[in-house]
Amino acid sequence: MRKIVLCLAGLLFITGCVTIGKKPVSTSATGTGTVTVAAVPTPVATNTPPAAPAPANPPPPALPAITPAAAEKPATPPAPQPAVQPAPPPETKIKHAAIGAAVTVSSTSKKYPTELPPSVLVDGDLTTRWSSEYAEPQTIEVKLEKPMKLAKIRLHWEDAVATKYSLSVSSDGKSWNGMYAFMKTDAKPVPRVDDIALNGVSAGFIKLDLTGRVSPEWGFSLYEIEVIPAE
Ligand SMILES: [Ca+2]
Repeated sequence: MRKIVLCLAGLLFITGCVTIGKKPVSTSATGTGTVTVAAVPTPVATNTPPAAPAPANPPPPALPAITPAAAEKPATPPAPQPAVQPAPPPETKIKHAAIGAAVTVSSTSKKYPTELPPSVLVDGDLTTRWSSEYAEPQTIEVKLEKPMKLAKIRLHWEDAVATKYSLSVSSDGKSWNGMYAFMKTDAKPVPRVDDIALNGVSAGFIKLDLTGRVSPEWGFSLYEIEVIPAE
């Protein structure tokens, strides 16, 4: 009899175990009471959609729009500018007592087109020049229109200045008073203007004896022999 009871109890235990995984149930055993077995939640299959794959390289964030900076306004408007005109050319035309006078020279260079006949020595134009041949000595004689008292002679040299020369005056062109001798061993400045004061001496002829050149590669060159009479 005792074995039969144990067998029934074992059978009831097995039956309870079989019901695991179902909702809690109450199992009644015949003749021995109630055995409650906690049910284990059954995994419920779900159909969750797969997560969307993340983009491999997300686009960079948009850059802010750049607006050109407004031009800086000057604090104060610019001052009005004066009207500018080109500087007037330097004076190139002069008047003196020997314009158009007869000029005799020992030689005239024709090496360059700017070396002109000796008449340009007394044409009143400070841009026209004469040059001797490239040797020394050289002479220049100017016959005035009439004898006159002279205040000064002004020599407008080109770069080919004389470093040694003398000036003589004559009333007849034959007898010369060579009392005005000059020596300028320094070449500067060039071009150069020499003023030779004559203090009212009377003359009908003027002569220059050119004996020293500033460069052996040049002759003697003058733009003008300006004759200024005494008042
Ligand atoms: Ca001239």
